[in-house]
Amino acid sequence: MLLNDKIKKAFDNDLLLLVHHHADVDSIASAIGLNSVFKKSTICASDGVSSHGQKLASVMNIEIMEKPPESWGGTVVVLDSPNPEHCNPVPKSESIVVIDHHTKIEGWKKETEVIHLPQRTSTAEIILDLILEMDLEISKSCANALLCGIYTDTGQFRHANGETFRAASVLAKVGADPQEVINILDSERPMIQKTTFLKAAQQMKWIQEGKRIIAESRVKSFESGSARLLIVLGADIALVSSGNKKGDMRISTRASNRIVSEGFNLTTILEEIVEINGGSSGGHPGAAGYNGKGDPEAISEIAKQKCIRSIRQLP
Ligand SMILES: [Mn+2]
Repeated sequence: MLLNDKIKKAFDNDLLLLVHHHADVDSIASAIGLNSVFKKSTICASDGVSSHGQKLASVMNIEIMEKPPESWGGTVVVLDSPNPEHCNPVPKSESIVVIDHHTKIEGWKKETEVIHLPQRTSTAEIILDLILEMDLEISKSCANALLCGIYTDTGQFRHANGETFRAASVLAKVGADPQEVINILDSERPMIQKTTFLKAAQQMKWIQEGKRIIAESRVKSFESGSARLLIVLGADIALVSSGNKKGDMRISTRASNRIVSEGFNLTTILEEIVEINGGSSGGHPGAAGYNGKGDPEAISEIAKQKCIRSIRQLP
């Protein structure tokens, strides 16, 4: 059982479905899922929506509030965001419910209701279970949206577990169409994304440590997509950083399935960066991110050294 009486009561209120910064498909899909069963709900993005997230919202004909209000007369439901930094500002409200699947969840006020299932491969799967538990009807478009969330967060099912396939099968039974999902998500990338990915490859530097390869690059945006592509090119670990004039920086990291199965873990590496440089980190062993202040190049270098040290400890 995922729901307790407090959460059930919180769901009776007007809901603000808050997705994380640069909202990905999983967070948007989760919001669409809840929006389809709760009439009194509004989807809100606190700092932009990723291009695939936008595509999903437009295919599903969903409107997204672009700026969170200062306060919300009801419940704020935070989706796919392990800490408040990933979705701030969080409006003042009667109650907050956080629904997430990232490894580590922290920084929420004591009275926050949390549904945290790190063993699930996407937040969309948790939303499916919530809807099933409440015995509400799942529309075909809701089913398609949730399958989109699962499809992207598992890297087209490459990081799937048994529960992922169970959820996908339930969704297919109520009308999700895997081919439609692929059509929604494998559409042509916007030009700016294509050129960014090519630049990330062009400026990439790589080193070999034993039988593993670490690749590093710098971009202005699309860090996580760029990091993923460096893995496709052959790196075992990819670190892609960006920074702005205000001194904010972030690093998106990816690791190959193989090195993760050998015990390599990106979340521990980035937690060590938080200890040194402050800021926040979160994610999974094979895909994690860091947000903080400072010189992206220097901090990426520190992360790289930590990766090297960790590689040397692998079998
Ligand atoms: Mn997710």
